[in-house]
Amino acid sequence: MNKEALSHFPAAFPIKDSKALTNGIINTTDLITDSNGERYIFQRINTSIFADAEGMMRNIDTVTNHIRRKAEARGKDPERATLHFLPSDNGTLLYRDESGAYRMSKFIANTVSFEGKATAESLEMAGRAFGTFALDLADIDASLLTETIPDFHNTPKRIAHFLETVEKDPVKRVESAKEDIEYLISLKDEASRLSAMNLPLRVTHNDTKTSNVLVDKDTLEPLAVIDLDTVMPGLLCHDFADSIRYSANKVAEDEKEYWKAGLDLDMYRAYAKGFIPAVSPIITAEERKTLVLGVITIVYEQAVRFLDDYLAGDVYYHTDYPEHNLVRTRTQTGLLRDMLEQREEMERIAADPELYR
Ligand code: ADP
Ligand code: GN1
Ligand code: MG
Repeated sequence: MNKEALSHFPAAFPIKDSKALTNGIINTTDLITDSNGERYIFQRINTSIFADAEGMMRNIDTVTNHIRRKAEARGKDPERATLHFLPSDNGTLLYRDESGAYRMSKFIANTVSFEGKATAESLEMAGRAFGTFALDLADIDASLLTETIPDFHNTPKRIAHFLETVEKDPVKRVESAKEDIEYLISLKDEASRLSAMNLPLRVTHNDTKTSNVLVDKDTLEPLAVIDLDTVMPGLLCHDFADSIRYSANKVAEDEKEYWKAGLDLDMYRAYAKGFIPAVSPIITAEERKTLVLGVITIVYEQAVRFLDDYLAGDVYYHTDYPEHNLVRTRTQTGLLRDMLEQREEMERIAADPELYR
């Protein structure tokens, strides 16, 4: 931990104790305790992924202030409803030195996050939390926010990049992935439809994993959506989609027995049951029709991202062995194939009038 950087955050003076939290894989996170026993989360931002840390913190400031106001109006404790970042001694929410960009937030006490494999129950709760997040932010003009990763969900751009890599074949892996490449190319028009539609631009989270929801340790009620680095303008269906991609697959994202991949319809239903009623006050008729297309597009896009990285020689995702990104690609294409077969049932569930009351 960078003690010098920490010393620029006056709220935690004088510091009594610090402990590394190891579950995050993008940022580096420490739990800090001050001499009064108050606790804080101190993080180093991964600026090779998030180059515009200032823009990112402006987004987060806008969004967290907004959620605090909404929580208060609902009679909830605003300090447990979202993250609260504290200024450094330069008056901004960041401190930068040659080693990186740092920030500090209040620790939200007596909470846990859902780690590991989701259950139908935890997934429904996460759906409710992410749906409420979208609802709370629906009255912010999304175009005022920075794209913290430009073109993050621009599927046609992701496809174009992938095709370039296939063409260049820089590490001679194309031969070993011929069928995967052909399968993804055969679906490129279907996967490009969503981005050609005229849909409302909203404030979206873009990393809707269950581990990014803090729940109350005693009641297990979802309290706060965290990990706000990828909050930026996007489509409502993206936040529906990525949770399902991640948690409703029958296998984990890097399961070596990738042929077991497929959609667990009960898990899909569970997330829909949490997310859709929460967004029903804001979702438009057009957006309703894109929920399933969104899921299919996001699973496709993730397959393209993994395969592109495999063909490029593993330059973006951390890998443990040479075929890791190919295995990840196949858990996504397996899920995709199964979803295309179960599409009608997925549509039926997402259109259930009970969810929109
Ligand atoms: P990463 O981007 O690396 O996933 P996160 O911002 O999600 O990092 O933080 C990692 C973990 O630290 C979270 O899953 C959560 O358990 C814990 N955490 C982060 N911020 C807070 C907070 N303000 N209060 C309590 N726990 C937190
Ligand atoms: C990355 O590192 P993690 O799990 O938060 C990626 C997501 C992918 C995910 C796939 C900023 O997220 O978009 O869906 O891996 N995040 C970024 O596991 O690229
Ligand atoms: Mg996280």
